[in-house]
Amino acid sequence: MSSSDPATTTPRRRARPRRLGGAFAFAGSGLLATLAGMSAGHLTAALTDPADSPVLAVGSTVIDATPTPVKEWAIATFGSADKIILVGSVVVVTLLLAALAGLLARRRTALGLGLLLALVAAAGAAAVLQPAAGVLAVVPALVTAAVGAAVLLWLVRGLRARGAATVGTAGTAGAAQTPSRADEGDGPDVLDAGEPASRRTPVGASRRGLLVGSGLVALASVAAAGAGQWIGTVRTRLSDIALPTPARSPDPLPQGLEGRVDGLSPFRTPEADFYRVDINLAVPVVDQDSWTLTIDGDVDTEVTFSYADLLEMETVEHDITLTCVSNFVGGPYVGSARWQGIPIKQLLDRAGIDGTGADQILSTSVDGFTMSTPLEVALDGRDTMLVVGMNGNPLPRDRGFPARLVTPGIYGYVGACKWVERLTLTTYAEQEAYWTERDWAIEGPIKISSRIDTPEALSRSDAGQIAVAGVAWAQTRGIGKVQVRVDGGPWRDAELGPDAGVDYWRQWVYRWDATPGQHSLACRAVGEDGEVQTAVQAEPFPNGASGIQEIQVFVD
Ligand SMILES: Nc1nc2c(c(=O)[nH]1)N[C@H]1C(S)=C(S)[C@@H](COP(=O)(O)O)O[C@H]1N2
Ligand SMILES: [Mo]
Repeated sequence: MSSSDPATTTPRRRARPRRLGGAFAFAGSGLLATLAGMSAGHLTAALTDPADSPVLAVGSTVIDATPTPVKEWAIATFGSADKIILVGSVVVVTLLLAALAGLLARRRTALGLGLLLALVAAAGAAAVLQPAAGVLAVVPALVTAAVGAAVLLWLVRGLRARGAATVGTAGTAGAAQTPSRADEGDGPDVLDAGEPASRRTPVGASRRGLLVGSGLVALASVAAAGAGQWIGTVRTRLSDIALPTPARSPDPLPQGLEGRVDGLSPFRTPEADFYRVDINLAVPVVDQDSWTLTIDGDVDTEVTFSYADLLEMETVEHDITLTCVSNFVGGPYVGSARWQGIPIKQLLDRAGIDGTGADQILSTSVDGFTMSTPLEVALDGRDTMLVVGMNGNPLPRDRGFPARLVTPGIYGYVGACKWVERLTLTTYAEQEAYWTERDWAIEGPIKISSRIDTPEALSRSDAGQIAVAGVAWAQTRGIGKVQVRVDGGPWRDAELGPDAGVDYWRQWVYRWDATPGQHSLACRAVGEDGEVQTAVQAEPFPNGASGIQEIQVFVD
């Protein structure tokens, strides 16, 4: 460490405990101060807006700034854990810088304090610059700064005093140090050797006082962070909302094949297993009483609906399978649910679009995220809806409460804007949306695809009959058949599960007489329209993955 480390330069050292003034202690003080600040900020954000929590604000900014290929790589490498990995990385980098701030504070308090405040300022700027930032966005950062600075100053003063006390008892140790500027505790960490330490030791700076105090600060930080999480959960619980009875609903879903085949995706995706993809680290918390949806742009009259207005309108239900453009072949970003909403045509007609020159609906969500849905696609007769309910319940917060779009047949990034508050009729020439600005395709029809759910890749099974099973989808067209190929042999038809409409996936199962050895299993879908799932491989970027999933399995 630095040449002024008392532990290395003190000529006559005593065996007395004196490590408190060491580099580790100062690095630790930076860490503790930062943790305390971040926790206090997190707790404050839980009371204002969870998205303003310093760590989450920085994380969101990193997401926005990350180039598309890196995002792709992160999704491909970490899958659904990408958010946790991102927040984790932000925390790790922050803590490294925090330790550095502590070390700097050892040389000069102002240096360490400066770095700490610069970190908080960056987080504060990230929070304030969020498109949906409220007036209170800066408050968590201010609290973080105040708590972090207070803890750092307290610890640094204490450590200095301890260093001084030690130096005092160790005799002339300090003489070996860099020249001192001990004024106002702002100088290097070791005081002039000649100065009686006791005179400069602040109250509470005893070794025990420091350790106990640090422990208390650490405990308080954990408690504050935990309380922040808890308050966030409680505050965001949806209060009782009574959805209207839909004017039209499909028949209840028939029993799927999952009852007969272990490991097969259920016909309706349980909400906990439904993939979630969005750019938000903190789920937007929207107050249904003040939220409104506005339809504007190239319309006859701009109209605005409250949540209560929407619940008074006629709603319908449809079974629709959502798919993410980032899903790789055989991947998990596909889910099926029963959605309740207002047909988009009905809403747009309230604003009047007969004479519109628009070619896209630009959705804007409460956080400023935008999405372009081709107007022609939305209105071509498919069941495009402004959705308020999912599987018979109000739309959950992470699914876009109070309302989201669902457009069958196109990927989520072009048809399923969550937390939507504005639908603007405009043109692609005039306005771009979040993902298209990042070079994803303008139109995103879902590519026909299929997935093997069981057996798992590289699994071992006993010889005999094995159920090879999975799901397949070709929204707006429907699945005609699913075929399975064993060891590169001929394609053979699988048995299909129940049919819940062209926009919903089909389960399938193929009974395979497995012989001992290593085998490859592949599946492909054939649309009702005759389109065969292509073997030509494509990456998700820029308009969705293609290819055929092939897995290896072992049979004993
Ligand atoms: N406001 C908002 N809506 C959004 C997104 C987003 O990042 N922000 N992501 C879209 C993408 S890429 C997909 S695939 C779907 C996923 O919907 P889900 O999370 O309900 O599965 O939401 C879409 N709607
Ligand atoms: Mo997506």
